[in-house]
Amino acid sequence: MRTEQPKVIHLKDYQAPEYLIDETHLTFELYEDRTLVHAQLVMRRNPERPAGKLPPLELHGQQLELLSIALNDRTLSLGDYQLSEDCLTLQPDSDSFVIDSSVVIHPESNTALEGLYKSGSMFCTQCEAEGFRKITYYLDRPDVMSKFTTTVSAEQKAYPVLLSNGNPIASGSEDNGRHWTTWEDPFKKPAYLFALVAGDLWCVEDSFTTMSGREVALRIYVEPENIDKCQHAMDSLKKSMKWDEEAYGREYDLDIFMIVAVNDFNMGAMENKGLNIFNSSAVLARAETATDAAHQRVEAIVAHEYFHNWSGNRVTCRDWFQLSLKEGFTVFRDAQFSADMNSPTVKRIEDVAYLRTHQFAEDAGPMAHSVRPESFIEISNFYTLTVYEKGAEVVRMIQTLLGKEGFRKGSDLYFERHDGQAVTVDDFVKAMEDANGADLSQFKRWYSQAGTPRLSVSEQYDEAAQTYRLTFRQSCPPTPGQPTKEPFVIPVELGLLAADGSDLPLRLQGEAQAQGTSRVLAVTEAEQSFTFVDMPERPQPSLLRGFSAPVKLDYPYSRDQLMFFMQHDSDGFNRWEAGQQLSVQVLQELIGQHQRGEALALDERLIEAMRSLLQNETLDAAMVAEMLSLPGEAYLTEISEVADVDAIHAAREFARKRIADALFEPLWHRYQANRETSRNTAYVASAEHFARRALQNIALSYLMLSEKTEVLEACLEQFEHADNMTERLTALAVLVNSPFEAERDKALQAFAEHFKDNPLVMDQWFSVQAGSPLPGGLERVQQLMQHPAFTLKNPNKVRALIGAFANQNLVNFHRADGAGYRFLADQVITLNALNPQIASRLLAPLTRWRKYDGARQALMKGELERILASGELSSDVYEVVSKSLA
Ligand code: B3K
Ligand code: ZN
Repeated sequence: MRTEQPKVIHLKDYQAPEYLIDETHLTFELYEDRTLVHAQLVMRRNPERPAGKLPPLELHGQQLELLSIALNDRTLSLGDYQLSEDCLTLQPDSDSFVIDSSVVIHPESNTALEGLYKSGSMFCTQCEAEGFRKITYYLDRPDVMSKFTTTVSAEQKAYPVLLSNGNPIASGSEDNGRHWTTWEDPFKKPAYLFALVAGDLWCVEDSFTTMSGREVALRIYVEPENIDKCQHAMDSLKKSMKWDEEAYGREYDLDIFMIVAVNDFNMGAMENKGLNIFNSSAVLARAETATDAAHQRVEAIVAHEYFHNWSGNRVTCRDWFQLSLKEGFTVFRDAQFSADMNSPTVKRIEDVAYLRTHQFAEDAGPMAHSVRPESFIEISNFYTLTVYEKGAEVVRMIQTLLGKEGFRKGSDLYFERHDGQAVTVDDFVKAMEDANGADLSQFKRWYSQAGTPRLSVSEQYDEAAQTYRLTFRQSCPPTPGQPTKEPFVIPVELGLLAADGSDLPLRLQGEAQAQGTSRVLAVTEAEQSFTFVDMPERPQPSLLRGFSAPVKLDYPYSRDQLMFFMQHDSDGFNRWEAGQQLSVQVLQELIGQHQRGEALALDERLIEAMRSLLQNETLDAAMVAEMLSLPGEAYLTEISEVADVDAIHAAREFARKRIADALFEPLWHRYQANRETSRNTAYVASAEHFARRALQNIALSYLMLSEKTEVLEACLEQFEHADNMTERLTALAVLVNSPFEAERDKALQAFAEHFKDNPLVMDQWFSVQAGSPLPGGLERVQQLMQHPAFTLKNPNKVRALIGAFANQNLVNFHRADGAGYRFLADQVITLNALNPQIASRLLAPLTRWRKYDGARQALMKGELERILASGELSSDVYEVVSKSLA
């Protein structure tokens, strides 16, 4: 908790450390009521800092009870050092020295889930970003890299498994029922990658032979009841290891790679060296209990954490302002992997939809920051969509500009040049430049300027000269602390379509010949034109193919043009995008009608476009499913000037119902055929099957709007007899949102009864109800908080119920009387004391107050002010609330 005025940390103040820690020897004695931590640090002065008088040594430390501290074997007494709330200062007397310290900590009462804590009966750690200072006195900063040896001792019966980073080198038992294991990590690492686990765990084992022929033992540790849910994660791990060798030439470096699943975890997972610790929701998956989306999430997160072994661990960050160096790059890497394992177009669609809905909203809000932020109060608040998702887009643009081969040359040089170092985003870009002889200096504005650029495009066709000119104008709205922006380098991939839908050859004025039919133009100026020659007809421009830059594109497409692109664009992403833009136009028209109190009338062209998708059985089922999905309410909110929650909901529901009525026959046909296949096929977690189930389920969700008995029966059949969670949960969700009250209640009860012992499935049960837009949503959520399976102490539960309500149930959360806001603020205030990181994340919907009408703005701000006045705030919550009100 904060007792002083919070300090703002600035990138411009960065200084290399005065001291280095060559070796770190840790001993943990774990007990039920306390843990003793002994640390021996072999230290020396940093030769890169100015010589002269020895500066004081300032070790980070928080919530530690110091038992003893010694310098070169001399125990220090009170006057020899100074202690403050987060620092221990002492004066070394030589260039090289050894510090020995012993502290007591209390993992058993650590509800913040940072540092060493207990999840159920097991001990585990989370040290990124600054959690290691809650374990022992240390230089807890990523540019201090050290070789770690760790001994863990605990009671043998309760904690038969004792794990840490690296390889086990010794172990033994004591007479008193305790035992110990020593682990040695041969690679230097920053403290944020330290990990320890102790518990009664079982493991699934496998092995992987690396490209140079080394055998690596692979182990996934879980609580005994979950041992049957690890195979998918293990398969994903092996695929990731192979993929990183092939795609990036990166080989694994230790003899053992371990994953541990824990139930109480603040985020998805953590890439600790050789000992990844995962939220159980990101490891456990089997057909009966996890949806297709959950299977894909497990595959992606296992890959992401594994890829960090190079992008993050072998080459790490100099300071936390460089977070996107490892996170943006690693998200980019895991997206490439998922694209290769599944459908690249579907993966791109999902990522772009997510970015445009959530990251664009962050960019437009009070916490907007650049991919490399300039300052922060609490670094935990900067594990954001901007650092991760936009950071990945920035890396993707580098690849688009340099080409795949050039990018690989750059990544090879980066890993080779900086192996074992703590570096910056500039170092990454420099490697890309050096390997390609490229100049990315202007491009680097993507790292320093916040906000979502707008790109307006206009065209001019000259029939006589047969030329076609595209003019691009870019601008970027002001963001906190950045009133004006310089032009970005915006890679625009485009194609020009002839009237028959084919791609025309693209020759720019001044070029000797056409260069392909899809190409990348780099827009670098505020206004810039490109003229294509040899254009026998006025072409149709397919712009920003594959979403080649994270910008808001502004081009006045007519609805007929969009339908043309939906049918003909050779770029799969842009076919989907045309459908989305068509839906957006149609929905915005309905929203306007609703606001003016007119009768709603849906443009029939949308229905006809969807009809032809449904009737064409040669199309990829996953694409059809994506194209049948209307833009979500959160996205419609993001693109509104002032979001009218009720009109958005009414318009979208009206459109869904009209589509369902008009297309009942083809939907029913596709549903039945796919359900039939599901009934006759064993569950497989692969792209082809994900696609089929996605189409089946979206069809069912439309069909249920018809309220026909035969559909209800089909839905109940799917709910009761499906052999997998994807089908069962969708059936439950559509029942929950339907008017069939008796069937809904019965299904909810049966589901809860069947899965009461599986917390991850119960999370889904909570989410389905929290997301239901039917009236009375807040009261339902409040009631569910009393359910025995709910607890505020488990982050997954908080996200599943409260998070789902505030982020996905927009009509209920934004109730005009402000009760939804009041409820959320109450939860934030309670969680602030328990788990500041979760409290601060939960706050996000309230920070978006500028998007809403005056009355709602006042209510939302009122709740933010109430939080601010509620007492002692954590730095996490303080930073978000105060910046939101500024
Ligand atoms: N690096 C971790 C995130 C740690 C968050 C700390 N508050 C997971 C990941 O991005 O892989
Ligand atoms: Zn990561």
